Amino acid sequence: MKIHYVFAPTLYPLHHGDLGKGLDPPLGVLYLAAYLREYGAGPYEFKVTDGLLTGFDEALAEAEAWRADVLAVSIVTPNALGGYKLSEAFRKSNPDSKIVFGGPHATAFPDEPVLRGNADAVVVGEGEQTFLELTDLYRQNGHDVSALAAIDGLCFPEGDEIRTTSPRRFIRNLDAIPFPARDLVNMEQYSGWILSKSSKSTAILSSRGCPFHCVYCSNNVWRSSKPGYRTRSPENVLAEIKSLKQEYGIEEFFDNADEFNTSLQGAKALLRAVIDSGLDIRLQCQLRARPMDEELGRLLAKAGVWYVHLGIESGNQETLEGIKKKITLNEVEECCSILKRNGIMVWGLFMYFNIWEEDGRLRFEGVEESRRTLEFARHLHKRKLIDFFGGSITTPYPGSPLWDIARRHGLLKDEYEGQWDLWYYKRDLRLVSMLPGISEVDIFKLHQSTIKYTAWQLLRHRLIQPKNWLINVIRGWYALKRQLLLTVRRLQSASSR
Ligand code: B12
Repeated sequence: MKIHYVFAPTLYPLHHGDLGKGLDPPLGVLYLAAYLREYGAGPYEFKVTDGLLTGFDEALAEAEAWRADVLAVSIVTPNALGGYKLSEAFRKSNPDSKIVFGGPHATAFPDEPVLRGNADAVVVGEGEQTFLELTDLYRQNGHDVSALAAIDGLCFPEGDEIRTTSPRRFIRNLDAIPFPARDLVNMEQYSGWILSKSSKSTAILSSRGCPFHCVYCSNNVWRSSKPGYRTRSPENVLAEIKSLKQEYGIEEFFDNADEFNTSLQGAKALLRAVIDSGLDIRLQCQLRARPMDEELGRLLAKAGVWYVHLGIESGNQETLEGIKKKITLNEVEECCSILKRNGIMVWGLFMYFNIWEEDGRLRFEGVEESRRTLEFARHLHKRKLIDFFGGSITTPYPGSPLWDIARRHGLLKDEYEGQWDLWYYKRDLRLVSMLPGISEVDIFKLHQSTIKYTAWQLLRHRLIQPKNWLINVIRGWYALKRQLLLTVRRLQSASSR
């Protein structure tokens, strides 16, 4: 059976790093392939296309040339339309092949790939076991649509209707899932995270899900069942690290787990295992400000963690409560002090113009509150509690509580309905939602000033790998173009007042 996994291309051009292009391989589909290889009936032939790297035309050409029995398309919101266009075109030339969709966007809107992408089935939530059962069924009885009803975690068309089966239960033991099938991609095409100390770095995932309920988070795949948070054993994570070191010579690993320190105990156990292994590696991860203690700080540093992302989101305590972040500004400062005492570099992540609801009433940060966030970031930076910071503009993504809030309060622009390409606002500086009384120009002004600040810090610290210099010069050029576009917009809006 020939299975072609495609991480959907976008319908607009991307530069290195945009939407993660060229940083890390699409781990979701590599996990699916590894699982099938281990537990499926086979024999299989696999192909993986990373549409972010190839672009639309080449991804389609590869699909049409390879003529898979099952085209498996993975989508997040900004590449959903690319996925639908690809599958429509593939369907025309391969009417007998099956087309299956999955991923965060497909989980948020399971009927959309059927209606807009001509899909035969959509996998909702965690994909490994559902996709295995589905492909087995296709092999045995490809045309009996009613048999699909027996598979949990599916959405599929039956006659004029779209049916959804019971939710798929999560795989309890994450160690039972084999390591991502990285042999199916050319690892040389991926640079790893933009900041690294080693010439080769890549992403791993030590856990799935997160027990918190932040308003803006669209992590619906990992909320589609329970428990909402599962970890791999330290031994299992270490075994993957060792195999990556051995097979690819990789010495630096970015743990993309939503939050490395969801459980203090779990985080410490993993770090101790890394220390005891004596492996000479460097690590990076994403943290939250709580839970944190001195011991975790020491262990992080000792295990080789030299750089972390810290989700801070806002410089306003009221906002942190509104968006259900469950941290305080004091805890942020305390966490940063611990990290800095242990010599760890910190990239603080912020969001401007946060939105939430209080007793059904719409609440949001205006220009003043968002400026306060920028001030808080600068204050942390001046006190050397963080080394860099980034600020994104709050965007309602399908699958998040924020999406429902935005809909309830009419914040989404009607003309953008279903135009998922526009969810990548850096593209042409347009926002899909609006906030009463706030102009887009003001929003982007704040955003751009953060970008300039970040660019300067990155240059100052000279952490960008030499191999990425050209790429960053190109990115700098596009940032400049965006600045020009913004200036033109400002002049336009001033003259129309
Ligand atoms: C690491 C990460 C990044 C990294 C790297 C991305 C990459 N190339 O790997 C960076 C920082 C670059 C990034 C960028 C973005 N990210 Co991001 N990212 C993540 C994160 C933390 C992990 C991704 C991952 O590896 N997941 C692990 C795998 C195993 O999960 P998975 O991909 O969902 O796949 C499983 C199922 O979905 C399903 N499945 C997936 N595809 C398919 C296909 C088929 C056919 C089938 C059957 C099943 C199936 O089976 C898989 C195995 O169970 C997730 C949150 C999370 N924990 O998942 C957010 C997340 C995917 N990102 C998100 C967003 C919004 C973005 C950006 C759009 C942000 C932006 N504006 O630029 C971009 C889009 C980039 C992209 N290429 O996906 C959202 C997506 C929401 C949505 N509605 O689409 C998430 C869920 C974060 C969140 N909590 O809100 N991201």
